[in-house]
Amino acid sequence: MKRKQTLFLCLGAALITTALAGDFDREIKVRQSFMQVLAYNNGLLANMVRGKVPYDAELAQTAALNLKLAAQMNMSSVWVVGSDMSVAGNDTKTKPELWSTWPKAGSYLTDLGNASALLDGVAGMGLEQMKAAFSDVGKACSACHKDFRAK
Ligand code: ASC
Repeated sequence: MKRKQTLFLCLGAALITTALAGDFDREIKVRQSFMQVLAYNNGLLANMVRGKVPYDAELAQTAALNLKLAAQMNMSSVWVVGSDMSVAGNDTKTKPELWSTWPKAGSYLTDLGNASALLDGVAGMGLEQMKAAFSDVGKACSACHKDFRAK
């Protein structure tokens, strides 16, 4: 009897979990992780630009290369139609406008690719040399977030 109750409890919990999980949980998690990779590397550079840590040519070069390579990845499969914040069950801040105004978001990604490629070319040369390129990377990030990420 005890065993059966436990089995039904487990089944019930599994069903509830399935019902609460959105269809695009995996895609949403992956794109948030991708954003974290960008933010982490951007943060290493931001700390140097803002004087929070001393400039480190090797680390700056590495972070800039990581940004450039990440921006080259084709992660379009995680930006699925229906995975925006307007659909119940989607734990995301992505606005539906990302899809309705496409390819605007794609052009921001191109901007990020171009800016991070330029940054990769100068990040190891010195703090002053990398400042303008770093700022352009930040502009690409924030332009896209302003349009397509809810507060
Ligand atoms: C980041 C991050 C952003 C951008 C933006 C750039 O690291 O998470 O949203 O940089 O702050 O201006």
